[in-house]
Parts: sequence; C-alpha cells; structure tokens
Amino acid sequence: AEDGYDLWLRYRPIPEADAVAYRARVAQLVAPAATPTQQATRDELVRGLGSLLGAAPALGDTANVDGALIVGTPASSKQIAGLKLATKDLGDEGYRIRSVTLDGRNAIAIAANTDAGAMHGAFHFLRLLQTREPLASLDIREAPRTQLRMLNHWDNLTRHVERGYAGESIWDWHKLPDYLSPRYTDYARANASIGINATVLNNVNASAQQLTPMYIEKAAALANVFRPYGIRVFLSARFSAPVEIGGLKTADPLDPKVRAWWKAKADEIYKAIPDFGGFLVKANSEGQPGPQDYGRTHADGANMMADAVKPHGGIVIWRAFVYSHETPDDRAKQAYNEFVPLDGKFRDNVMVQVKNGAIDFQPREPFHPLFGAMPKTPLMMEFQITKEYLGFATHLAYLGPLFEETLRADTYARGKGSTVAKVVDGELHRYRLTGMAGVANIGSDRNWSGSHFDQANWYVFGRLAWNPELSSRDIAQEWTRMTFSNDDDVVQPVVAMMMGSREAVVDYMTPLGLHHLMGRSHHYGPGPWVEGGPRADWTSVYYHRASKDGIGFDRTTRGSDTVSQYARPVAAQFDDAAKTPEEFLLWFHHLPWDYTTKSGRTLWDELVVHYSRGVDKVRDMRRTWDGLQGKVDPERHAQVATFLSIQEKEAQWWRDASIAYFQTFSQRPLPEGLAPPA
Ligand code: GCW
Repeated sequence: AEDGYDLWLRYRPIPEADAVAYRARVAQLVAPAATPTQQATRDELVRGLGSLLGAAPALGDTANVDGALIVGTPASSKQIAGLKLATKDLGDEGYRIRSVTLDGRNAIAIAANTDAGAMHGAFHFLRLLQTREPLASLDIREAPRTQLRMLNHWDNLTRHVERGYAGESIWDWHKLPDYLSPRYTDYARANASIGINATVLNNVNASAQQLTPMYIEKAAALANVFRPYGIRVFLSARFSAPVEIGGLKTADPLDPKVRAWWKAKADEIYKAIPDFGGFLVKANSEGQPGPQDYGRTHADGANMMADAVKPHGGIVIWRAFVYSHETPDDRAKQAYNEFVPLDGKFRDNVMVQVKNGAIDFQPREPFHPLFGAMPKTPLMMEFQITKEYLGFATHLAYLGPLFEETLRADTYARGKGSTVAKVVDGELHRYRLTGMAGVANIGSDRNWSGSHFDQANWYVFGRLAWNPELSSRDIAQEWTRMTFSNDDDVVQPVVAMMMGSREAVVDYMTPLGLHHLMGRSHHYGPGPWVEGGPRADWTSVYYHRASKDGIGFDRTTRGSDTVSQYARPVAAQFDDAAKTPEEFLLWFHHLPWDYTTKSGRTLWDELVVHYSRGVDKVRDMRRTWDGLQGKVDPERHAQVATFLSIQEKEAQWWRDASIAYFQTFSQRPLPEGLAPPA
C-alpha cells in the first residue's frame, strides 16, 4: 500500500522505456560485504536497483563486464584502489561517483576513504536513478560541510513525544534491548540516505532514568542497529542526575564528588556504547536544573561534563535556549546576554547549540544574534523539523525556505558575506567542531512524520545539514521525484506548492514580523489575546503590543535595544523601520496603524491583506492538489486533500480571529474588496 512507510526510498520500478538504458549502465554490482557497513551498502543497492530496474544486477567480485558498478574504498577493493579516486579531501564521509574505464570496459565507480563514505555514495547513486538523472558521464565529488548532522528526538521514556505530531515515540523502550523492531533499521537507512550521522534519543527535558544502567543497555541496543549506517547515538543528560539517580546531595559542577560521578557515568556509558557521541544538555531553562542553581555558570556546567567524556572522544552540546520568565528584559535578548560573555571559556569539546531565531521556532524569525557573536565557541544550528508553531501535522508547510532563509542571512560578523551558513559550517571562525541539529518530526505513525509532506521536512533538513548552501527548491524537486512521481506534470505543481507553503503559513498566522500569537502552551491555533497567567513574557500581548496607537515590538535602540546584539550594519538596518525588510517589520518596530508600508497601503490594510493572502494561498494549494487526482496514488492523494481542507478551515480561523482581535485596537474598517471575517 502507498501508506508512506517507504519515505523517499520507495524505489518504484522505472518505466520500461527508460529502464533499458539504466540496466545497461548497471549490469553488474561489485560491492564487498566484509564489514557491517559494506553489507548494509550492498543490501541497499541490491534492494534499490532490484526494484528500480526490475531485477538486481549480477553480483561479482571484480568488474568484468561492460557496465559494472563498483563500490568501495582503497582498503576494501583493489580495483577502487587502482582508480585512485578516493582523495584526502573527501574526508571520512565523502565520496566520488565517476564514470571510468576498467580494463577497457565502461564502469561506474563509487569510491570513498571509508565504508561510511561509500554508503553515502551508494545512496546518492540510487537517488540519480530515482530522479532519472542520466548515468552517462558521471563525475560527482561530495563531502559534507558539517561534521555533525544530527536529529534531536524530544522523546520521553513514556513514549510521549514532546511537540510530536506523528504518534508515540518510535523507541519501544519496554521491549528493548531484546526486541529490535525492523523500524529501527529503516530509520537508520532513511537517515543515512540523507547524510544524518548522529541522533539524540531522548528529550532535552530529560529524565535522569535515561542514564540508569537499564536504559543505557537499551540505548546501546539501538546504537548497535545504527552503527553500520554511520549513525552515532547521543543522550540528553539531566543536570541533576547525580542527585536523582546518584544519591548525591548536590549537582554542583565544581563539587569533586559530582565531577567523579559524571566521569564514572561516562565510563559506564562508553563501556556499553564505545562510539557514544556525548551529551546534549538543556540547563537553567524553562525550569530545568542547571549550574546556575549552584551559582555556577553555563561554562562550569558544560566543562564538567566535557571533562567526563573527553577521554573517550565525546563532546557536550550545551543549548543556548535559556531564558527566565522572571527576567524583565526582552526574551529575545537573554541567550546572547548569557552566552557572549562566556565565549572562550568552554572546553574544546563543547559546542553551543543555538536555535535559528531568538524567540522560539516561529514561522519566521530573523536569525539569532548569537550567530557571528561567538568566534571562539563552535555554534551548532538547531532547527525544528516538527511543526510546533506551523500547524502540526495537518498544515502543509515545507520548511526548506525557512532553513535556507536563515542559513543565507548575513551576520556581517566579519564583513559582508558572513552568512549564518558560514558560521555553522565553521568557515567564518575556523571552528574545530561543526554541526546542525533538527528537532525530529518522527513518530510511530505509519508514514513516520504525521503527514506525507512533513517527510520533506526531515529530508530537507538532512540535505541542508550536509551542505548548507544547497537550494531548498532543488531539494524539493529531488524529494518530490522520489516520493511522488517523476512526471513533470506532478513535479512542477508540487514543487510550486511546497515553495509557497511556508509563506502562506506566515501570512495567515504571523505576518509582517508578528510572532508568538499562538494559543498558549499547545501552540495550535490563534491566541493573540491575553490568556490569563502572570507570565508577562509568555502572554502574546507581550510580543505584538497592539494598542490603539499601533502594533509591534520596539526592539530598536529607542526600545529594548535588541538590535544592538547584531553586527553594526545589521543593527543599523533593523533600527530603521524604512530599511527593515517588511517581513521583520513588527519584530523590530512598534508602528502606528496608519504607517505607510511599501505597497502604499496603511499598516492596518497591509496586515489584513497578508491575512487574506494566506488563506488564498491555501485555496490555491487545494486547487493544485485536486488537479493531481489520478497522477498520485489514491491513498496518499486523499489524505493530503483532506489535510489541505483542514488547513483551509484553520487558515480562515487564524485570519478571522486575528483580524477581529486586532481590529478592537485599530478601530478601522477592513480595506476595500476584502471580505469581512465570517
Ligand atoms: O519550543 C519550545 C517548546 C518546548 C521545548 C522548548 C525547548 C523541549 O515549546 O516544548 O522543550 O522549546 O526547546 O527546550
């Protein structure tokens, strides 16, 4: 059934007319299987090619027919060694795919320095067939631009997934370590196919139980499944674990007993998982314990744990998502204020993980001011793949453009061209450690992500983590071809839908730089009104500041002065409403309702136009999708169609509730030609 389980690895048969040419290019498969990774690589090629071409190519030990596909490393294959394709610059995970001549016969070589590199090359090769690229004269050279390409699961041991909209956690802790669901292998395959090489199994709001012997054993069982696919396991660590499971009276990072406890815990974990990646830590944020509970700094906390994993080659990833609702200062400023003074104070095996924006995974945020501001501390990007603030699983929102927009933003930290991508890939500050994390949208739903289109968000995250300079449009094309169809009549409209979808969400939820207007705590549906409670920083009014005088948050030098956290040219731009890109207007400025926007309309009219446009775009998506009936299998077509109808209804809800609410302040009529809220 077309239930989405196969993700982008569907490998549906290539139509006969095209298959003939592909078969000629892949007449024999020469792929050693002496190690688990080699075996997995060969299995994937046999499976993929077998399905795409109707039958798997003959297996051979050496290439000896025209059209051999030969895969390996100089160590695993004499013929690969002889070709001298695996050059140093490919590193540990890169590969080359090249059309070559072997003993006078045509062949295609996938060469790498390591088994993992060859596996990535094999997945790339399969993608060429899946997307119907010609195999005639190949010369591909790929190496990842970041070292750690990681998923963060916010999965609890109860199998509840925080902000997860795809069912319960895929980790069946109860049956581990003995029962290894085949799904774990498919998870690893899917991740390996897009270059993801690390996974944090448990929620950053961590349970100390995760670090008990029983759960270490379970995590080790998963690590064993993932290892052949080049994926390493990390764990979120609860800072107070020494007290909760260690019987100590304190978790003070400078206390020798606490330091000894973490060292022993690290030794214990490495015994079970020799290639354990390290710890991810959320500390002193949203009620989580941390070093500040003992009057210590984030650096003290991170360094203590870093010292514990250091002898084993592990790292600590410390999250910068810290704020206190008791601090009266703009929440958008708090992470910068906490962390910039600590630059240079972290051990060399610590990374600081920074969300793309300074508030919280909104449909649109300007890039986080920490990017570019910590030259001595490797900063890791944290994107959210799961759509906590973008309509959960039913709203279609392709996040590629959101990720791309952030990565291409210019921090000006070292002058023009200092993009966030260059911070994250380490080029700008010569970071020794580099990486990108995505908060996973994976659950035990049959289609993994809660909706067919949300699979694309997992996919695009992996591809951009591999190379932050790829185009989200190209990636959408690739994904659509593999997931739905290579038929141009499908690819064009689907890619167009995807590329416009995130902007549609921005329009009907948070246009013109507005943010955090969502219903309190669940974050689904509109909630711009005050919803009780004393937490001034979390009530939406705090962010939109609507009054009869106008709307928006003044973060200029005349207001909260958040703009000054950016490098000078960026700060100057954001400080001036006329120069601020309109999509960030109300993020940085509080403006009167009759402020003239770029279109010539008043701010009020422009706001209403955006809300309406958002709904219109969803209607367009529905029309486009309806037109694909018969071109996409009925099972997936029907589900997407229904989800789009939910999205349209809820886009209207957003528009009508928002406009009605803001109108109580603006006291203005709706602009001509726009239907009044129903
Ligand atoms: O996005 C917010 C979520 C919390 C989450 C927190 C964080 C894991 O609403 O559910 O907690 O951020 O990133 O730590």
